[in-house]
Amino acid sequence: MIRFPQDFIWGASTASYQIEGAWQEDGKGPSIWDNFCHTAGKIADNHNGDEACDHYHRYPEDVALMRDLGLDAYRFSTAWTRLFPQGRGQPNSKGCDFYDRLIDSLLDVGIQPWLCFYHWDLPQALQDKGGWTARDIVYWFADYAGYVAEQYGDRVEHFLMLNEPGSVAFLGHLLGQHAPGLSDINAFLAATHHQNLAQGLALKLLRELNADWQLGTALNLQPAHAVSESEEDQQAAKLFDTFANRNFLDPLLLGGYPALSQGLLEPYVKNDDIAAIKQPLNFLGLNLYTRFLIQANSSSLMGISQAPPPADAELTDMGWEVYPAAMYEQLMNLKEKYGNPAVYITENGAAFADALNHRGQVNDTRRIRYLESHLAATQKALAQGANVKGYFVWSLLDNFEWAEGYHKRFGLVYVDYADKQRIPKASYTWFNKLICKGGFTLSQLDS
Ligand code: IFM
Repeated sequence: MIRFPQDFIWGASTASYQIEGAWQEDGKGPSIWDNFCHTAGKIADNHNGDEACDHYHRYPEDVALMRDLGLDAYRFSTAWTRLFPQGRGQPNSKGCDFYDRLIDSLLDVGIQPWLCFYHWDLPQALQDKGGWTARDIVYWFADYAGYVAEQYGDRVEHFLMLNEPGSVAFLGHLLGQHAPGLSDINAFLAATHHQNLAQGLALKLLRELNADWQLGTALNLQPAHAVSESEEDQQAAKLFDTFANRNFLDPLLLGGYPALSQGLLEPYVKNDDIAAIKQPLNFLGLNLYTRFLIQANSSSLMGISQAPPPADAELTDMGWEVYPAAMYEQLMNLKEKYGNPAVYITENGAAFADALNHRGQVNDTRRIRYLESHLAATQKALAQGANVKGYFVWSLLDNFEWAEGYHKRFGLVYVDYADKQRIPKASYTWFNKLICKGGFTLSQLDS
């Protein structure tokens, strides 16, 4: 039996734009994701989050699903434009009421609400002023986070500043695959630094507002492995690791940018920024799905590209290699090189092509195997002293998977998008048993 400590927190994560829908309801303003999805050709089959899972209206049913699942905690994000339709100025009381209702319903059934201020749906009004490329955003974000924390902090104890600033920088500002759709190295560098600084200012402000709040942030940290032993590939992997992982970890936990990126980031870093970014954390959120195999490639941006996974690798529906050793490696890396912070795995999970069988059930054994193998790797790191405190599966529900639209299903609960019916998958039952027992047997791993 793979066992976890008694006080280990079991949770599930979601994000506002991916599940809420109600994109124009009750005074909500437009976000960059509303506009990006409404631009033809940006998203698979031109899907959008206008309705998503309709969680805005169906949250009582979703909270009941969480209760029956046995969750200790639920991580969700607030839609900035539901609270401040133009990003700043007058708050929208109806939008605020929605999160009041959600938080109260969670507390009613004994689930801790973990609130993340930013999971990518930036107000379009702020994008029009430069978004993450404008230095002023660090103040806009801190003001917004301060307001939200004061609004809900009588009932919410755990706050996360950002979700995956690395994805925002890479996918939204360098590769143009996500909103706001920029492909610009300067925008990428500015978004990297400004997110770090915004996070630092928000952490400092919240700490001053209430020393009892538990404050953290969620970073996506996939280990970067060179595809070969060659000097070029090894260097390429180091460079990728610097820009994808260490540019976010190092200033936050070690107090400085890595040597390989300092020069490029220099134009954006002002006097006291570095000190402002390194704030005490109650916990670090780790989002981990796979590893990156990296190769040198002189014809691609920055001279690096992703190499194809090994021919015998198992892939998820996203094309990501199933590589559970990445979890062990990253947790041990945090232990050995970053002072062993308290870590909650705030996202881990897999998309598979789930379908209802003739009995109307979803028998997602591959997802169960994926989760088992990553939890076994987590347990191995725990046994070797990694300071892991909890695990939030991505995701509670199938939902809007950004550029992939609704084609990729990550949920423990299947969503029929035609009528929004929720159908718990086999992995939901498996996760419930795991939570009840505080562990699981490895039986499925051999199959
Ligand atoms: O769906 C996303 C989530 O919004 C951020 N982390 C990765 C998930 C899967 O791609």
